[in-house]
Amino acid sequence: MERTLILIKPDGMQRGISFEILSRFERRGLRLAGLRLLQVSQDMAETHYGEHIGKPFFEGLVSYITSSPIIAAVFEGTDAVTAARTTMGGTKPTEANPGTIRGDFGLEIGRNVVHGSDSPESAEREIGIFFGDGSSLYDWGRDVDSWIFEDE
Ligand code: D4T
Repeated sequence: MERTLILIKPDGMQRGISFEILSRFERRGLRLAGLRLLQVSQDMAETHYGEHIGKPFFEGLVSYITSSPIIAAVFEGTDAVTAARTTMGGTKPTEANPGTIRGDFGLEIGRNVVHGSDSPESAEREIGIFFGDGSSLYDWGRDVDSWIFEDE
């Protein structure tokens, strides 16, 4: 089952919409495999956003993601990476479709509420950053899974 990393960014936490956002992934049918409240360190932020080092928005991005505790979640399911990205909407909230998280809750790219991995490879790397050896991740089934996953 494909997994993806979701972060509720500091604006989502500060605005009190963290569980409203998480519930959208859950309602889509994705199954929660891990959940943490944590403060992102400078090192973690730089590792997570390593591909953006040197870009003009990098410092702002790091100070934003480290500015308050965040929620890190692992969701799994059919094409979990793509499912989560379409539920989130485009990176730039004013261009995100209405009905998506960013289309409903955001206006600015530097306050776009939520992060989701952009490929299965990124998901594996990012889950490693936020969940280490994976010992706090759960492999489990829900009674409803056969109504969400055709082959379960
Ligand atoms: P994240 O990683 O936050 O889910 O965003 P995306 O995967 O949708 O988008 P991204 O990697 O291209 O950008 C990472 C992060 O940087 C912020 N950003 C990006 C910004 O503040 N200004 C910019 O010009 C860009 C391109 C927003 C998301």
